[in-house]
Amino acid sequence: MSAMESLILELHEIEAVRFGSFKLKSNITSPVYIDLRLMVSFPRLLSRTASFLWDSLPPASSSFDLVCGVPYTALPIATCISLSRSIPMVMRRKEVKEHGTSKSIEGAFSPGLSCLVVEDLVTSGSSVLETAAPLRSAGLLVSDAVVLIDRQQGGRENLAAAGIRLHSVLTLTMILDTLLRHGKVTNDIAASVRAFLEENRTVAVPARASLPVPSTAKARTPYGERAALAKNPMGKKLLELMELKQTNLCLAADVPTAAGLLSLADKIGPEICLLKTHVDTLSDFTPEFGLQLRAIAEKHNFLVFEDRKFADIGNTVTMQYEGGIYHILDWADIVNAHIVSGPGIVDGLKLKGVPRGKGLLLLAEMSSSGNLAKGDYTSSAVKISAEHQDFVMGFISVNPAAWKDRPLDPGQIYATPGVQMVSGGDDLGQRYNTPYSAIHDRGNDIIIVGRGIIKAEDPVEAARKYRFEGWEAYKSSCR
Ligand code: S5P
Repeated sequence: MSAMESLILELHEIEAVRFGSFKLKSNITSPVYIDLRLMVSFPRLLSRTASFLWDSLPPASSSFDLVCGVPYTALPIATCISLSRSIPMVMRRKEVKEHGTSKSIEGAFSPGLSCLVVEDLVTSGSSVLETAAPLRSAGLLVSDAVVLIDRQQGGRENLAAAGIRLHSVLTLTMILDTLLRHGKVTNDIAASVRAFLEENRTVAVPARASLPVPSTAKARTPYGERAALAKNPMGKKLLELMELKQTNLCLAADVPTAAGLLSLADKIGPEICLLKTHVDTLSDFTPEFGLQLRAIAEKHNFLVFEDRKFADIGNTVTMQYEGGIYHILDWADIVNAHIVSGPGIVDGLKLKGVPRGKGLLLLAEMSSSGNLAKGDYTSSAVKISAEHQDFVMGFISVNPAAWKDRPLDPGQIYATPGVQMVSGGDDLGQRYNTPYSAIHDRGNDIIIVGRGIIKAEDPVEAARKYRFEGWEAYKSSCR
């Protein structure tokens, strides 16, 4: 029997791999459950597992300065690797302390060192990404992760989209085949696990695999240099503040009340270059809202973008921009518009916006599935923008790297919605790409993140992670 087979049988023996009906964290019901926390009770198995993990790395990449286990299950595995290979370890705190040093990475290290991430089980890859983000933000280089079991549900592709290679010792298929061969599972169970795997393989869409790789991609001009080339003053201001504050994160502050929005803006303000509102969703809107938001924007140095998506004829949007109960023109630095009604919409908005130094983003693409903003529609947005460079500061885009007539104007800004740490979508047609894919592969400048931050357990911590991921992706595309 091979060493790998005996490892699988032993994992089954200690009931680290069980079959039945189990509700996973992701709310999916799975016919297989893997609980590797049990391994701490079996020290020989634990240390053997750690050796397997190490041996699964390609020889050329096995020179890491540090190892870091994803808390908590992989901490003892990482400790075994650290001890047996004499590689120092660092630890990521799951909760960053409010008092003391408030560090998120513990241990002695200096920026620029390489760090291998160690994990027990990968499904979508999100827990590896949650550990990689603060490591990267502390200046460490994270290019590889090693895992005992790959559940084959999109994790490998999601990690690749964030620039991380995944090395695994076992896959669920290997475990199943071995247990079947040794009579430990019935054919029926094996078939139900296989069907489950097949169905859930698409839980997370492999972002990079579906992308045309831009073979002629040139290094990106830094935001600061592009500021000087922006023809719209708000575009210039935004590029300057992105460079100064080192963030390309826009918060989509989609909360139901003005009070909630203002409180969120104050907490997350330090992390963002832009805050996006949907003012018509705020149940407690008062005329003071604009001034209150502006004060917070000044305090934390971000710009305000009202995602009004104007779509009417020029004359009507002029009134919608300036009047009504919201008086958007008074407090929003930036608004956006569809071009479905033709170039007159830009003329209309411009009448009000240009004298006040405001900026406009044109919706050239959309993130939702089945949308019609593509091909000629996108090209028309590009053409209209070229005729209004004093006002149009850029686009709402998804994959501008693939536009056949992308303007060569480096003063234009590309802001992309539909961003989360793992690719996939929601139940209503929204589609997500990772920050790395959105910025590095698809050529966007700004990531617009809503629920990835707002619905997180700790929105401030989540915003920090998106900020670091977005900035890392930007820096890697400048080289
Ligand atoms: O095509 C688009 C354009 C926009 S502006 N798709 C979008 O999702 N948006 C907006 O971005 C949307 O209105 C929402 O405010 C945000 C995405 O939110 P999330 O929660 O899905 O990140």
